[in-house]
Amino acid sequence: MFDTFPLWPTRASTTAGSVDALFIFLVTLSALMSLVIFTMIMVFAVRYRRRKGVAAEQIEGSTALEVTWSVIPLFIFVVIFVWGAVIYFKERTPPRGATEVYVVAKQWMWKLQHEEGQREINELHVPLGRDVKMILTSQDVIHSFYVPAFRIKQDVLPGRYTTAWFRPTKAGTYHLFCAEYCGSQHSGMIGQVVVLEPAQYEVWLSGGGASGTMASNGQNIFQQLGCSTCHRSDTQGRGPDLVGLFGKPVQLEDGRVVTADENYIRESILTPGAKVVSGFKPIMPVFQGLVSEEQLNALVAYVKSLNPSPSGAAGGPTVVPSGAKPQEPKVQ
Ligand code: HEC
Ligand SMILES: [Cu+2]
Repeated sequence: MFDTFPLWPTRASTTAGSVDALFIFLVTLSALMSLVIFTMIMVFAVRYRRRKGVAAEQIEGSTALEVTWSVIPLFIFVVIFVWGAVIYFKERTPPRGATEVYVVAKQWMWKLQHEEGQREINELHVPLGRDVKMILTSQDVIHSFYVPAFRIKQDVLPGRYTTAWFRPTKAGTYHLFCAEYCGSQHSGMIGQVVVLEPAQYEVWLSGGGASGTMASNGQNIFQQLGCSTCHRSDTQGRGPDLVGLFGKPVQLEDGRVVTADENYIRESILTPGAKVVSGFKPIMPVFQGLVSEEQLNALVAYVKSLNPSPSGAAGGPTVVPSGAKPQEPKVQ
């Protein structure tokens, strides 16, 4: 309908339509309210203008009137709230089985890596019609990942992961912006999201020159940093067995129970003392400052891949070809 008169950016994701519907509702409602108020001002100004022999009459309270102007707006606001919350929760909850992309923002570029291992800069290739979950972090200041055509905007914070997801519904190339002022070249921190037909995407993926999946790179790093000396799948290790950890509740030494999500694994590696697993001694060395964001992402992807459940594409322990070298991040 708006193809020749673009009031809105292209709608290219499953959530775009519902975001727009709410937005149009809010604009229409505000316009109607403004119209009502404006009309009343005019009508009252004329009707109660100063005239000889006519004095305005003061009304002292009216329960019916007060109930009306409280209940009607309340009802409208509850509708707005519930409608907004439904869309919010839908946008906040990545579907299971989504293909995963790790995003590292820095001044002033986007570094992306697919779980299959492909790396990209300022460009993201995704398959049409499939759910894509992004796991985002920043290696310096706060940025924000904004793709107008998908109606998603997610702050990207240093020191932790945030997530966002979308399912593209239309092949094409779409703008990617940084939507958080992040320094002198913030306006240049732009890129594009390329939505490809699934078959084309497979071709793109196989031609990307990745050396191993993120999980297998992570496994190499896991060996290299000596994690494997403490974390072993037999019961001999000094650290907990990480197989099946991801997504499960973890009983901590201080009595708390937390869920082993990406942020928990990240924190367990960088500052193990923050949350000590019940029944273990806080002997794990601190890796803060010793691993890059890319290495950390690979480690997280590896720990996630240790889950026997087929929740992700990389399900099951990954076999690394012997002699494979851990890949150094090309861009720092
Ligand atoms: C010196 C032995 C040791 C080394 C080396 C070590 N860890 Fe640990 N790790 C532990 C112990 C002990 C715990 C449990 C206590 C705690 O939570 O700090 C633990 C906890 C963890 C947890 C949380 C596990 C759970 O069940 O909740 C993760 C994830 C983890 N380590 C990953 C790693 C990674 C990745 C490396 C390598 C970069 C590594 N560890 C290196 C001993 C070690
Ligand atoms: Cu930025």
